[in-house]
Amino acid sequence: MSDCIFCKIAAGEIPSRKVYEDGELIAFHDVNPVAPVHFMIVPKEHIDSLESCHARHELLLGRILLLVPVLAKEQGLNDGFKTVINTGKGGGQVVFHLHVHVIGGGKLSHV
Ligand code: D5M
Repeated sequence: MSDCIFCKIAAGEIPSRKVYEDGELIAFHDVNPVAPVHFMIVPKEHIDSLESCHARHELLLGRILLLVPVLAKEQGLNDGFKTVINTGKGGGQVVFHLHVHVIGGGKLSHV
């Protein structure tokens, strides 16, 4: 999607503080962190939200979730972390390109 900020980050058209990249996924720090460590894992394919996922995304979603603890450890989160997927306006989603927040390193709210 040409007007999607995360598509532009995935394409390297706008800068990000990248923590990981492969052919399908990119991870970068959130510009508005809510904790000392706050990054997001994002599929390079434009998918609006979790609600827009289909069976063909099963492997991709699994890859994202399995990457979470790997990158969390790399970012120094050795005492646990929170994983959040905001979905839709009612779910607090602001950027409509699927992303998984990984948050930690400080006192976090429950759920
Ligand atoms: O969260 C979307 C998140 O995306 C929000 O925490 C800010 C972050 N954001 C927005 N633009 C950027 C750029 N350019 N770099 C890094 N992070 C960004 P949501 O789950 O949709 O509420």
